Amino acid sequence: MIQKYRFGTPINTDAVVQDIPSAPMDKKDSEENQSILSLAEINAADHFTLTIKMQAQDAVYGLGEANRGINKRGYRYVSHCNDDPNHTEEKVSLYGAHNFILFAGSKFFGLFFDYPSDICFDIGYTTQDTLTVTADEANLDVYLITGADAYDIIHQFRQLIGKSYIPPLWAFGYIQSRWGYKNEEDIRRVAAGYRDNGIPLDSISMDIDYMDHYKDFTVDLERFPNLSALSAEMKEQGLHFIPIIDAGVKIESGYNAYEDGVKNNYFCKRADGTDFVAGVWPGKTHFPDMLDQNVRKWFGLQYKSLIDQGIEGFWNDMNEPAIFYSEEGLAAAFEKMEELEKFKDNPDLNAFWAMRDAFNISNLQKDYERFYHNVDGKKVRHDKVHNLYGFNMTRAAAEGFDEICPEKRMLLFSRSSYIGMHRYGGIWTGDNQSWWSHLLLNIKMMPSLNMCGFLYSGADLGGFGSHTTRDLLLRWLAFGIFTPLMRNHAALGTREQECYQFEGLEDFRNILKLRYRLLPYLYSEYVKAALNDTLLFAPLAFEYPEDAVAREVEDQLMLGEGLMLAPVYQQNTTGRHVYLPEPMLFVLFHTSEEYTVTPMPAGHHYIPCGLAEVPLFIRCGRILPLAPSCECTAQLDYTSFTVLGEEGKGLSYSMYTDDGYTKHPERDGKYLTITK
Ligand code: MIG
Repeated sequence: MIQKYRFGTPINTDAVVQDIPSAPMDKKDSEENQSILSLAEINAADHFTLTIKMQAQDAVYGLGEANRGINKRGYRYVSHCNDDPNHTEEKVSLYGAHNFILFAGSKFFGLFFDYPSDICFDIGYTTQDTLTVTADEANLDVYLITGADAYDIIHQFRQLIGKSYIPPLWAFGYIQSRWGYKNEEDIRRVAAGYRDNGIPLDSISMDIDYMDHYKDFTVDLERFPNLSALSAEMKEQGLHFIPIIDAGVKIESGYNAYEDGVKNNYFCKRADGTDFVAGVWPGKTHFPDMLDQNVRKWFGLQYKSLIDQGIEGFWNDMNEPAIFYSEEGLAAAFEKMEELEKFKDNPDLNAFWAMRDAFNISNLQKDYERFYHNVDGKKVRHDKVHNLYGFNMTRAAAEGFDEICPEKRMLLFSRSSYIGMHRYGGIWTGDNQSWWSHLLLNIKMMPSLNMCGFLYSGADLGGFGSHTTRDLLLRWLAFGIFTPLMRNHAALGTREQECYQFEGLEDFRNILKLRYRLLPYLYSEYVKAALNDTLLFAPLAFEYPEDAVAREVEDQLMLGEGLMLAPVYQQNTTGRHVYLPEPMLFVLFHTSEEYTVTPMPAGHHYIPCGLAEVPLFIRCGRILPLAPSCECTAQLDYTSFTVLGEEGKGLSYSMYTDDGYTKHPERDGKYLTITK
């Protein structure tokens, strides 16, 4: 059951798709239904504060793209879409704002705070037994979801926010990316590096380097003289290009998107009505007002020029929106430096730190207060709706695709997001680092993302910042082969991390081939999760709520109907401890073709897992179909599966399939029955 409580006059965010009348706040504890006042103390007089006492056994899940564990208890998190490339443990805001929490333990319920500005979840940080949610303004909708168990609550919540995005089949193939592929030759070299070595690959994602001076929807013709020809050439090899699009539109006379935007008042304005200027990759830019539906319509149609050159997928970046500097901020920084100039010859430390800090002017709250949106005809200051910008950029693109190529699904993923965006595209989790701890963070984040509707998601495999190592990349790929978005991406200046750059290529080949062997099953589980509003990745706590050990396991995940994952995420190990809440089949892939299957009883185990191996567990009564290995989704063979699982039990699996493009999986999908 879902109850909605309206406080003040909220801005419509389009996060939810169900129109639920607001429940009265004055009635306490009506019949058997829990009302919000029976669970929480609320103060909505001026600011908004919701407080819940937690029992020792209570866990709090959710928050989607957030730092730390699956159980969020013991820290604080602030929903504020933030371009911060250094996800160390103390950080409270990443790129997404996913205000859903699930309370599990002495009571079970979900809470969704539909509020588009900063909102803080203090989950036993200030006081260990207290959950406090605070927002500056008491203008929001709070949804209370009660149900039988965690799955039931998630299911209802997902119905409330609408069906998750389903990308085309090829988007489940392996994607290679790097910031710094600077011309056609670089792209051909990457393609050849994979194809010549027999390592599977479906796509290459193109970073900002392909654009003419970082202008959206343009191509640098010196470096990419004929994108149509190149994309056709790649398509022949079963490869797709996925160009990046940034939020800011370069200020440059003669540039279409800029001229159009200025003429039609499509850009965010300052209080005085002038177009706000933000410094980003292209230099000075304007931000299209993505919250205005006319602007969205215009921006979405801009993707056509690239689609006309054979492009079928995009990633939207810098859409928090990230601001390196504003004109105002830059002027203030220079002023500060003038003031400090007198210390030039002999700065004391205070003066020196002040100089260093003077240009610390990126992504400032002050700048987010300098510009305005047009929301349903009303002028709204950006900081009040900050978390909706990336959502609406991606929505603009998706709605554009619906017009430009209504017949097929396109690939689309975004950096910034808010709940609601999951209907339009996926997300990648931004600028992680080549750290073992970030492999673990990737593992822990997947179920939380799923709870909030983001099924098509994944991290930069191998790590974005810092130099990766061969063993980290192998272990990360061995987990990444299970994530819907499987992309290896790295930052400019870091060690090259395409699989063929390392010794012992066969190890990479085997792991990626296994992805393709698993792919029909993973795709089927994905589409089922999307169509049925369920989780692809679930914490063990949801599946085994009565099992006190399982409830605390955060480095193993349930995957779909039949699998449990236990990835290796520590360096210099040849295996790991695993907890089995029930008997399962342990499958260890030595290569993509060779594996051993060992029945294991419930309990604690140490499993071996060499650097080039992939472990997984099949649950009792379930089977895992493996397709023949291949090098890209275009070669997938659905006619001869090798089926793993218990022998002689007459087990079967209903596998979803379609043509990989249809807009109507619920209508056009077919189900193959696979038996063992
Ligand atoms: O300021 O386009 O998260 O994936 O490679 C950095 C360059 C801008 C941030 C993205 C990252 C991308 C990078 N971008």
